Amino acid sequence: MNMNDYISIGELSSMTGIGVHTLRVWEKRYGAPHSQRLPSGHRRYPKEEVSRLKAIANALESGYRASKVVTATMEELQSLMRSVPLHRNLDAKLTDEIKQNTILASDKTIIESWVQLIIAGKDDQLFHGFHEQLGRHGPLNFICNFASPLLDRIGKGWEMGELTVTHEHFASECMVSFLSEKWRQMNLRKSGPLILITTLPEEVYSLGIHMCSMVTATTNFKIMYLGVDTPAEDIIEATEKYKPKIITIPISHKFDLVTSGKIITNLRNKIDKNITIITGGRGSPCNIKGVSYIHEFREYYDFLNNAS
Ligand code: B12
Repeated sequence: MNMNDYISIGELSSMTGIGVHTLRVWEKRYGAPHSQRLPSGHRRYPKEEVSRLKAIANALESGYRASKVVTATMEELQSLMRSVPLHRNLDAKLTDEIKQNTILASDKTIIESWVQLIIAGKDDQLFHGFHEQLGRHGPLNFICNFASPLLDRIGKGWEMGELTVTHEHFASECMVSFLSEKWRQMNLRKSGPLILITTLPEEVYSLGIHMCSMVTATTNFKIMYLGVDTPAEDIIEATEKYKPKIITIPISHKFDLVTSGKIITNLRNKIDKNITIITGGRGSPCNIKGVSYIHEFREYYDFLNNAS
């Protein structure tokens, strides 16, 4: 190995702006950037990695995920950055980015302080922070300007190696308990039309359904909640028995569009046509006949207010 062609992890980090810890986590998780080891165990990287890692940093800035770009070649990165978003998920990513940019700097500071509480495992203070912002901004703004950006931030923190899966679990559990307690209180003694909220069979993510319930609880509708991973027959049976005006089904990215499309089509065929079915979320199909696909919670809120 000609040492002149290699640099240390510290040098690579300062030349690319990517932290030393992140570089180590990427190597462990994705096998890249690949290092040679000196007999002392210290890492050495070929100098060519500098330009590739700068391109990776650019791609991350534009919203691409580390899992997609860290192992990409320079050519792949260049073509990725030139490519125009062609499908819905990329469009959604851009919308998310615009949304992120419109979040106030002060709200971002609050979210960063919550991330520090998550790292420190301080659930009391985290709950207190959630309460404070919910009281100040109301449920819809809390979901759109605080809960969603916090979850996005946690996802990015995990990708960059700053947060672990334990942090992700801890934060999700705090958010789920907080939201469910709040929306259930708001749902008490309501007499508006019935809305059934459920997820598809084999759904594993539960935050979407609680976020949806929170937004729904701010409207006139009375929620009947079936929870996560509900068998299709049970959803159909519940609609026959309780005759809701609407069924809302958040579908996470866990589902590919073909699978979720088949399940939703089956539900649409078996459920009374007078009952509106709304789907949303990253795993939701957007072109099923007779089903209203809604991309965003504010739009969902307006839809329910018009429907009640
Ligand atoms: C919390 C979380 C978890 C928690 C989930 C806990 C729970 N109780 O649900 C735990 C720790 C279990 C977890 C596990 C994993 N996770 Co995870 N997780 C997340 C995180 C941080 C938030 C996900 C979430 O629920 N968001 C809330 C939902 C509602 O947001 P959303 O899906 O973006 O939906 C938006 C819109 O679509 C809309 N919407 C959603 N539903 C609906 C419905 C209606 C009607 C409407 C109108 C709108 C709407 O609202 C949201 C607006 O903000 C994301 C990061 C992120 N950026 O999403 C990673 C993320 C989803 N996880 C990821 C991964 C890789 C995993 C794991 C494989 C590895 C790991 N980290 O352990 C496992 C796999 C779990 C499994 N069995 O499949 C990746 C997925 C990458 C991919 N595309 O495949 C992400 C993106 C992190 C990342 N940056 O890489 N995870």
